[in-house]
Amino acid sequence: MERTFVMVKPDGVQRGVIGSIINRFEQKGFKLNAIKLMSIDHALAEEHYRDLRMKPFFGELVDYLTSGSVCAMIWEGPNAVANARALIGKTNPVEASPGTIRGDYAMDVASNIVHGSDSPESARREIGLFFDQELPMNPIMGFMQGEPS
Ligand code: DAT
Ligand code: MG
Repeated sequence: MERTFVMVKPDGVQRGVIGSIINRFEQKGFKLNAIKLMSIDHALAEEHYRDLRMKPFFGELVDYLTSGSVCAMIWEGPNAVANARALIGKTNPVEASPGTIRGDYAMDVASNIVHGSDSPESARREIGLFFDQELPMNPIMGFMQGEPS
C-alpha cells in the first residue's frame, strides 16, 4: 500500500469539479485517506514547488496556486503515486490524453487543474507539508468491512 498527495488547484475548485475529480480516483480503486479545503499562502506554495524555483514561470505558478481555495487530498492504494500520475495525465493538457483528468478538464499548462506527487519521497514530503499528522492507513476501512473497532 502506498499513499500519494493530490490537490485540486484553484481553477478546479472555482469551476466546481472537485466531485468529478474525486469520482475518478474512487472509480479507479483508490481509497480516500484525508481531504480538506484550504487556502495556501506564498510560503507554502513556494515550498511545495521548491524544485521549480529557478523556472521562469515560478512567480506565475505561485500566484496561481494562492489565487483561491484548493482541495488537498491523500489517496492510497497499490502504486498510488504512479497510478495517480497516470490518471492525471501529462503536465501540459495539450499532450494529456483524453480520458485523463488533465486531458478532459484542462487546456493550459499554467492552469492544469490538479497536482499529483511525482515519487513516493515527494508524496511523503508533500503530505507532511499539507497535513499536520500522519493518519492511520484507511481509518474507515475496518468499519466498512464490518470489523470490530
Ligand atoms: P507536474 O504538475 O505534472 O508534476 P511539474 O512538476 O513539472 O509538472 O510542474 C509543476 C507545475 O508547474 C505544473 O503542474 C504546471 C506548472 N508548469 C510546468 N511547466 C510549465 C510551463 N512551461 N509554463 C507554465 N507553467 C508550468
Ligand atoms: Mg511535479
